[in-house]
Amino acid sequence: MSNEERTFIAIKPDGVQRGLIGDIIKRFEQKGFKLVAMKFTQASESLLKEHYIDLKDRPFYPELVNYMASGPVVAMVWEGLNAVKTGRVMLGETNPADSKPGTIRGDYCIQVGRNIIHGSDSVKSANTEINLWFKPEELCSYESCAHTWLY
Ligand code: IDP
Ligand code: MG
Repeated sequence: MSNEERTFIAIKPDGVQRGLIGDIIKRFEQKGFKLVAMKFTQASESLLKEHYIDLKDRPFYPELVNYMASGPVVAMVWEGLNAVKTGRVMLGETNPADSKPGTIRGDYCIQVGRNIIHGSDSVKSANTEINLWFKPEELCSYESCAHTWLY
């Protein structure tokens, strides 16, 4: 286990449009995770198809790509001990209806097709997604002054 584990988190177009960027970023900051990269971007269809390639045979795949392309997203890399697993816990379940209050999806959304946030589901997919969304030079290397107070 590493304090430098990284996860890819993206605020989806509905999260952006509904004014939830600040609240979502705040949760990751307050948890103690370290922001390594962030961009506000309109993702291309080809990037989104690749991002969700594992779901290409699911009936909702075309609609999912359209939804993700419907507006800008906030793409981020957060770092810390168990960042992938803890990130998923912070998101809640895929279906907001199954997500507990206190989780991001449990607190801010209703339907599975409008679930406002993406988070990597394994360290392997996190690395794939980080490489897909960011160039190596876009990942910032710096020391957080909070580090010794967190670990
Ligand atoms: P995850 O985002 O929690 O990892 P996945 O199963 O990887 O969930 O699905 C990716 C995204 O596809 C979900 O976040 C959601 O936006 C969408 N999605 C998943 N299942 C459905 C569905 O049954 N109908 C519509 N959209 C879905
Ligand atoms: Mg997933």
